[in-house]
Amino acid sequence: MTRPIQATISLSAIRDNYAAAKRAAPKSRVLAIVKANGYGHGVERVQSAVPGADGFGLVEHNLFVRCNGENELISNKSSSNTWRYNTILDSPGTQLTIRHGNDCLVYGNYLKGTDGIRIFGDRHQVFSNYLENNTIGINIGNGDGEVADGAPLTSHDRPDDVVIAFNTLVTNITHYVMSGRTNGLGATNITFANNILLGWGAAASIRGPYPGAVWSGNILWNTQRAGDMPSTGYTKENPLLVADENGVYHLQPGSPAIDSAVGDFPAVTFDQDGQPRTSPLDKGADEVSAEPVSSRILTPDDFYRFLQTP
Ligand SMILES: [Ca+2]
Ligand SMILES: [Ca+2]
Repeated sequence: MTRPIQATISLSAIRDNYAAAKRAAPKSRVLAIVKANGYGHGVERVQSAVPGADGFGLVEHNLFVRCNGENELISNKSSSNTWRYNTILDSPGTQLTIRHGNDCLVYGNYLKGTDGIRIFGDRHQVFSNYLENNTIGINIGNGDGEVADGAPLTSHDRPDDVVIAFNTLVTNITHYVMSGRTNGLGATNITFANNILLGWGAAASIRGPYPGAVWSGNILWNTQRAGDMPSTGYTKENPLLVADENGVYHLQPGSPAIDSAVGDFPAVTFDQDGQPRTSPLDKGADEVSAEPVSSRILTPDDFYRFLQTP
């Protein structure tokens, strides 16, 4: 016989408790752990109460091939996570989505044949990514709420203070996009700097409020048009990118991208090859370096070799 017991979980109380812990340790990051599927109440419902919680997750060196599904192929839903050196190939309609949370690092990822990287939330650093032949390279979210001001946790938090820099974007239909949204809040104080955009369609398409934008030091070459990128935000010059044996573009000697980055980007410490960044930095995802290569685009052959490794 089923006993008439009912448990009521207050998501706002979970959120308030987390906020109290944060206030008690203002200089610390605070991890939230949902134990045992929220004791059966559903991990997704419970964790969504604290999307600002620091996760400290590290997701690296994964290969996704011919995935099918929704655009949140990968859906980040907490803060302070690192997504690096993952490869996503031939997966139309999918995105690496930073859906909830703040302060994430997204770098050194290779995306080809996808819908690119999509970003909501605040203070993320998106750099040294290599994005080729996607419908969209990088998709900055058009917010429909501001979580820091108390908007519902189901909202798409307006991106604020996000840095998108030192990425290489090659023949994406549109390299950088904010999609339209009815009454959208757009994104604020976004820095788009020192990226290389090569070939195909518009460099940038911004369809919402975008106050406080910084556009600087980007290189455009053979794009159909700059679109919504202001002329002060880029130069048009051949970055001298040449495909290596894996089909990935790297800078050649004499490239105007070498040592020409503008601005200060302390978070940008590695390039697409896992090589350290050395000042003065090179524009785009590749730093020209003699240091060992520790990362590259992955293929299914890498997976089969891994399976055969004793
Ligand atoms: Ca926000
Ligand atoms: Ca390099």
